[in-house]
Formats: sequence, structure tokens, C-alpha cells
Amino acid sequence: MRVLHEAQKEPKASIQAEPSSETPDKRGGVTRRSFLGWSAVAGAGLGLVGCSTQKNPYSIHGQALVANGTGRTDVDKTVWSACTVNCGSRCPLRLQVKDGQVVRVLPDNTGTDELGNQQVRACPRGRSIRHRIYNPDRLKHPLKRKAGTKRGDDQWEEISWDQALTEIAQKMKEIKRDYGNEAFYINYGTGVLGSTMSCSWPPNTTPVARLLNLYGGYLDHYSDYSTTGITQAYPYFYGGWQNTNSLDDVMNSKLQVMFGNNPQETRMSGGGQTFVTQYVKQHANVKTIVIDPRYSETSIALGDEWVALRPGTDAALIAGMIYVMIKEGLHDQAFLDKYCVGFDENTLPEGAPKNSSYRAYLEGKGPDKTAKTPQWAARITGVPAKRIEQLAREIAGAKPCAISQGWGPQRHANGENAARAIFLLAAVTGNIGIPGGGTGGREGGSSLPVDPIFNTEYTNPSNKIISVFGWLDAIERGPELDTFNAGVGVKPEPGVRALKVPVDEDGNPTNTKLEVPIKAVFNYGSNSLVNQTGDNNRSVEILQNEENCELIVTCDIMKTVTARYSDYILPGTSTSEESDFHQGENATPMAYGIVSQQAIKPLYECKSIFDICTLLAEKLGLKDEFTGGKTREEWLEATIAAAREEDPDLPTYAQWKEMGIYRRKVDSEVPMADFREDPQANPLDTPSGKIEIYSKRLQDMGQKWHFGQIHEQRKGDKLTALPEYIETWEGPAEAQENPDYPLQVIGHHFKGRTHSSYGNVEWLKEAHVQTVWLNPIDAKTRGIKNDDLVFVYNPRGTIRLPAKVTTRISPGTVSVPQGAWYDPKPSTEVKPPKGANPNKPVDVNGSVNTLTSLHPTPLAKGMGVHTTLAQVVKA
Ligand SMILES: Nc1nc2c(c(=O)[nH]1)N[C@H]1C(S)=C(S)[C@@H](COP(=O)(O)OP(=O)(O)OC[C@H]3O[C@@H](n4cnc5c(=O)[nH]c(N)nc54)[C@H](O)[C@@H]3O)O[C@H]1N2
Ligand SMILES: Nc1nc2c(c(=O)[nH]1)N[C@H]1C(S)=C(S)[C@@H](COP(=O)(O)OP(=O)(O)OC[C@H]3O[C@@H](n4cnc5c(=O)[nH]c(N)nc54)[C@H](O)[C@@H]3O)O[C@H]1N2
Ligand code: SF4
Ligand SMILES: [Mo]
Repeated sequence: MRVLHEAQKEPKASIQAEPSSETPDKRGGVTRRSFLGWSAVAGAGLGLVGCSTQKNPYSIHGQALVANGTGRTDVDKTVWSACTVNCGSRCPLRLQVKDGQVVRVLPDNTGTDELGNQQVRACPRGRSIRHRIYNPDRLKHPLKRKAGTKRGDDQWEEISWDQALTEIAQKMKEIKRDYGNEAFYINYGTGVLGSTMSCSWPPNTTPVARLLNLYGGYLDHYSDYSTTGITQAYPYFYGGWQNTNSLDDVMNSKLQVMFGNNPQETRMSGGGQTFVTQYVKQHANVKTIVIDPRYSETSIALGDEWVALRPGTDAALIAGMIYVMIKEGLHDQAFLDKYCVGFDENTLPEGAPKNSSYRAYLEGKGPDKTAKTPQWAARITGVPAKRIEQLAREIAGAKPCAISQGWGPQRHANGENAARAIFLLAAVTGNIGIPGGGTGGREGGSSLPVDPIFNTEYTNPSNKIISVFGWLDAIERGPELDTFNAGVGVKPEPGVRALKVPVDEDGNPTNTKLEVPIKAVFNYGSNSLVNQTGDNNRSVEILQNEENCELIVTCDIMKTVTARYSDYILPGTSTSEESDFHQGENATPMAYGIVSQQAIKPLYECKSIFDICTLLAEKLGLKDEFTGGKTREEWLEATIAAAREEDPDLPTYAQWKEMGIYRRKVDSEVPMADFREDPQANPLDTPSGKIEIYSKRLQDMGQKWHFGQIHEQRKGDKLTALPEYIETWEGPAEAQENPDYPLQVIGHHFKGRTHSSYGNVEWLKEAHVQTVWLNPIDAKTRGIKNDDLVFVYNPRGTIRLPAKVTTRISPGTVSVPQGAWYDPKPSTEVKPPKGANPNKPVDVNGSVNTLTSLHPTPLAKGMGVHTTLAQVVKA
């Protein structure tokens, strides 16, 4: 059965041909004529203008569309640049410059439409980069919050660079004196993830970290907002992170099953996963089943079937399917016996109680005494029992089957278990470590052997580390936080993303405490102070108390929401104003890298983060150590030179500058093939060396973990040895019982923006309208029609935005694309609806984090923001 849905109901982009005029608009000299030229190119190439429902994908990426255009011929130069935001792709751009201004943006014109030599075509966001460079929100001068105002009042004094950096240095000295270096924090920020010298994340790769290392250190964080749940789930199942097979390897599969994985929207580069998946579809036509509460862009472009489940219920769906497989003998018992621990009673580790195997869980012999029949799973997931049976048979029968997950399923209240359950399905069907199969993780990507060297010289003297999601707690009540109540730890080995909970010599987890609260926050390339973290209104409350955090410094190119709540705002340069190296992303079987050249001079008083940190280092008496005697450009050259020492086939810096993008074909990835081949010789990094379906470590940690100390304990806050389904706070069960907030809100990653980046580009806003997706059944009972303005609210906050009434989302679920810019209006200006919290402002831009919670997930202490309940009413 193919579920055909009304993709065509998607609001059409309303960019219209208007009479051309040469009048430069106020955003920096773009002419109406060049705008039209651009939009035609982008529309044709990427389905921007109302053709997102295109069914034959290859016609989008067809040979005829390989770009070779020369663009404008009246320009002074055309230089290579790149789009460096965190979208999981990385696209070269060719910027055409005339009279010192970028006048046109062209995509890659090298490469072909062959796998391994892909042309890396930018998506509509990258192609609209001129509207970021010359955006009215661009920061022009250093700003200081006006004396007597509170954070967020948005009253600023323009100051000189010298004054800004003198005052920041002075405040840093005071904080160091009073609290020590662990009171300094570099906040999560991925806006410049794609650069090397200007990199904004992970913290230790940033110029800010180099400076703080020299100054005595800072409190670091582990994991990221993308993957907190799955990152912490991995070690207990596989011993560490394992990608699934690369997407080109799906050529070898009989079936592809994607759980909450939406590369057509989350990897939009025309040379990356969008291209690879569509190529595979075209050439191998592997049947694809997408399991997602939404009929996503990936369901449209690749899906043969869509299975709509309630958010947060993947582990139940999987239990129901495995129940059927076991009953009908369709599972791979030999794989489970040889490679896994704890599926059956006889492979449980020593010390595990009787009836604690996964089989016992399925058969209802475990503590809950409930058999995990398809009927049981149907009640939880909303997927009919018959469909669960069919799916089980189809997945077990397809040899091999490529099972993958995006990161939607794990960004939930007990997302760690959802992630492990999807790995489990890959294990039970014996698909791990073979071509055409997979680990149930997410696909990875190959990279070139070019590593940043600027930051390897000095290490952080502080060894303490907190979860990326725990910083607001560390601001409010730092010294109360420890390993067992908040996941505080000591730094893992380089290259390991997850926290390794320290253990004593008997293997028992030991406790690490924070000594001091966070007193200074540096946000570079980050809109995660407010907007991207969760519960905007509560975050503001914490930040507005200046007894908590004493110094907030933000360096951005835009006057963002985060900037609004800071003490000092420093205007940074955009990629077009810098030269840098950009590692390619997620294009296997191709690895590539881009060297960009400075296209234009820094606008206004903007400075690169290297220059800003150099000036701040000078104020702290550390300038020479910070620069290491090199300019930014010299460091960049040295980075490429160091890489060439390892791999002389790489181009020289000078050659690379000229060619812009350098690419090479690489092998497909089949992770864990060596383990499959010989598990004794290649054991996993788990205590048993095997795949741990039952994790004794989680069982033991569960006894020590304290819930309810830092945040109130909520339903589902527990660690379980098995990847079982856990009913959680604000999950589907609560939705069905709670008439006040009966709708589950997820906030998918959206083509109109990369998080909040590009969220202020008018063209993109017009083409990709911020709406709340609502099923017609839910709309009808509320008297809501497509395009009606509605309120979405819960006790944490209220947002106002238009409704998109569509069968592309399952009943009972709504989605508010994440990343819109929080714009709170007091009740005197916009009255909250009846039933909403009257003490909270109405966010008239529809930022989903006005609704989400700061409640951390149980194991990772991470982001569970796709778990949220709310009500929707007509405005
Ligand atoms: N509810 C909800 N919240 C979420 C998510 C979700 O799914 N749901 N997803 C989470 C995830 S996965 C992530 S990764 C985070 C992302 O959160 P962030 O990493 O904060 O990402 P952005 O919102 O894109 O903010 C990046 C900032 O970098 C700035 N920037 C861009 N280019 C430059 C530059 O060249 N120089 C300087 N100085 N600044 C620049 C941008 O203007 C922007 O303000 O959001 C998380 N938040
Ligand atoms: N255009 C664009 N691309 C991006 C980004 C962006 O902001 N915009 N952000 C980038 C970043 S940093 C990241 S981390 C990635 C994020 O990539 P993901 O985390 O994979 O993206 P999401 O949209 O959160 O989730 C993917 C899908 O999971 C579905 N989903 C939600 N809850 C569940 C569930 O419980 N079960 C199942 N089966 N499905 C569920 C959603 O509807 C969605 O279609 O995207 C990257 N790419
Ligand atoms: S947003 Fe991502 S896919 Fe789009 S141009 Fe930028 S790097 Fe490429
Ligand atoms: Mo992310």
C-alpha cells in the first residue's frame, strides 16, 4: 500500500515575476533584475518554486542541470567561497564581485553527475547568501547593553573595539579571581561549523578556546544538540559510535527502512545525500519505507511507503515487530547467539536477574508482565497491528535490509532507548556489518585528511565536562551538579563524543562534581543562548538574573535573538569576508574540501574571530602565545601544508585556492565488517566485546542515577538495561489523557532555514512560510482552515503563526519547523488566548522552543525537545 498524500497542498512559493527595475534595494545593492535571474536558476535546479512534489527525482538532478554557467560577465572577479552553516552538507559557492560588492552567487560548476565525482550544488539557502551578507540585521559596530537596562531590553550603546575588549578582559579577570576558570563556558554554536580558522564548534576547535586554554581553561561540554540521546546510547550498545552503511551502499540492499530520517530536507546539497539517495533510487530502485509521523520530503522523493507512528514510540513499534519475527521464526538467531549479549536468557551477562532478557521482555515474563504483541504496539504507536505484522515479515525477509535512523527519534524524552531499539532491529535481522545492510544508526560521511592545527598546541587545563544541554543548570546551581544527578564527568579521550562515566577499580561508577557555577558565557556563531536550546521564556528568566551569569559575550554577524540577551555584541565577519578551508560533508563515495578566498573586505567595523581573539589576548597579556607568531592566513597555509605532509596528493594551498573544490572518490562504508568477520579478533569496546542488547552497565548506573534533584523527576526518567519502550512525560499516552494539551508537537528541521541561520532572508521566508502543520481531523474539530492564523500554547508559552492543514502529518501530532526567531510580545500588545498562560508573552514568529522543555533526557542529560504537548486554537 502506498499512502498517497496531498503533498500538492503544500503552500506554493509566492515569489512572483514583478516588473524589473534596476533600483538597488536597501539590502545592499541587489537589483530586481538580478533577483529574478537568480530565482529562476534556483527554482529550476532545486524545486524551490512549487515543484517539491516532483516524483522523478533524477529529472531534478539530471545531466542537463549540471551547472556550467558563467554568470555575469561584467564583474571584476569571481572567487570561490562556501556556505558554512550547520546543515550537514557543505557547498562551494562562486561569488561574483563588482566594485567591492558581491553581486551574484553561482553554484559549483565542476564535477559531473557521477557518484564519486559529484557536482556539489548549493541549495536555495546558499544561493541566497547575498541576502545574509547584506542583511539589514548585520551587526556593524561593537555594542554594549545600556546601563540600567536588563538583558533582552534591547537598548544598546555603540562602543569602540578598544572599549569593548578592555571591559570584557577586565570582567574576565574578576571572574577568574573570584571563581576560577571553570566559571568560563563556550556555548554550543554551530553557525560556522564548516570553517577551519573560524570554526565555531566543537568548542576546542574555536579561537575562543585557544585563548581560554592560554588563560587557564574553561568548562567544556560533551555531545551536541543534534545527537545527545544517540551519542550516549551508542557506548552501551556498540561500545561507541557506529555509522550505518553509507547511502550509496543501499545499491546492494533489497529494502531500505528509514526511521525519522529525512535527508531530502536535512542534507540538501545537490552533491551530497540528496543526490546520492536519488541516484540510488534511479539506478537500483530499492524499495524504501519511511517511518515518520510526517510525510517528509524524503517520503515524497524516495518513499514507496509511509508508516505514520506517534512521535516517541519507535521502541514500541520495534518490540511489536520483533515479537512477530520471533513468533514466526523470521529473526536471525545465529547472529544473536554469536555477536550479541542479552537477547536470550542464556546470553545474559553475569549478575543479570532472571527474566531480564529481551525475549523475556517480549514474552511478558519481565517486570511489566505484558507481552509485546502487535496489538500492544498498535495501541501505543497508532500503527495498525496488521501493518506491524506485514512490516515485520517484510523487513525480516529482505536480505539484506538497510535500516537507518535520523536524529528525530532520539530527540525525545527517552530518546536514548528509541535509538538503541532501532540498532536492535538491525541486530535481530542480522544486517550488521554486511554490504546492503547497516547498523541502524545514521549514515556518515567521508572526509579528506585535513585536520585543524591551530588548536592542537594548547590543551584545556580543566578536565571537567558537562552535557551540552546542562549549561543553564550550571549557571543557576553549578555546585549542586554531579555525575549522578546531571551527567557531569571528566573529559573522554580525543575523538570520543560520549561521556565515559568514570569508574573505580571494581568498575563502579564514581562521582564528579562541579565546584563553581558558570559565570561567563561566550557565544560565537551561536543562537543557542535563547532560541535554539529549549523553553525560551524560562531561558530568558535565568539569563535576566544577573546574579547568575555575570558576563555574556556574543560574536555573530546578525543581531540575533541570542545577541539581544547578551551584554556585549561583537560584529563578526561572514565567510565571504574571509579565506578558509572547509571540509566537505556527507557525500560518500566522494570526499572533498573547499578553499575559499576573501571576496570582499570586512563590512563596517566587522572583524574575524581570529582578530577579535588576538585583540582580547593582547588585553590579557597573551597576544604572542595566541597568534603563535602567525597571521590567520599563515595558519591556514600551514594547515594545508601539514595535511600535505601526510598526504602529498592533496593540492597545495595556492593550487587549492585556484581550483576552489578538490574531490576524490572514496570507498563505500560498511561499518563493523571486521567485527562481523571475526568478533574475537575485533571485539567491540563494550565490557563483553559484543553487541549489548542487555547492558549491565546501564543496569548498574540505573541504581546510582538520581532523578529529581536538579529537575523534578518526571514519568519515564529512568535507565533500563534493555532498549525497551518507556512511557514518558508529555508522551502519546499523556496526550490522549490530557484534554488541555492533547497534541504532540515535534519541530522538524526545515528547508527554509538552517536552524535560525538564513531565518531572516526575505526570499526564503516567502518561499518557505513558517506554519504549524496540522492534520485536517485536528483542524476540523477546532474550526481551523489552511492559512488561518492560530495560537499554539502550553504552560511554558504561546506562539502565533499560520496553520498548514495537511494530511502529511498524522492526527494528534503537529509540527512547528524549528529555528524561527523568537519574538515575544507582552500581553498588552498581543493577548494570549483563553486557556494559555496569561503570564507568558506571545511569540509572534513561531519559535518552537517557546513551547519546548528544558527537562533533560535520562541518560544523556540531553535535548528531548521533540517531546512536547500543546493545544492549538484559532487566533
Ligand atoms: N526545538 C528544537 N530546537 C533545536 C533543534 C530541534 O530539532 N528542535 N535542533 C537543535 C540542533 S540539532 C542544533 S545543531 C542547534 C543549532 O543551534 P545553533 O548552533 O545555535 O544554530 P543557528 O541557529 O544556526 O545559529 C548559528 C549562529 O551563527 C551565526 N553565524 C553564521 N555565520 C556566521 C559567521 O560567519 N560568523 C559569525 N560570527 N556568526 C555566524 C548565525 O547568524 C547564527 O546566529 O539547534 C538545536 N535546537
Ligand atoms: N534544511 C535544514 N537541514 C538541516 C538542518 C536545518 O535546520 N535545516 N539542521 C541540520 C542539523 S544540525 C541536524 S542535527 C540535522 C537534523 O536531522 P534530524 O534530527 O534527522 O532532523 P529532524 O527534522 O529533527 O528529524 C527527522 C525526522 O524525524 C521525524 N520524527 C520526529 N520525531 C520522531 C519519532 O519519534 N519517530 C520517528 N520515526 N520520526 C520522528 C521528523 O518528522 C523528521 O521528519 O539536520 C541538519 N540539516
Ligand atoms: S545550507 Fe547546506 S545544502 Fe544549502 S547551500 Fe548551505 S551548505 Fe549547501
Ligand atoms: Mo544539529
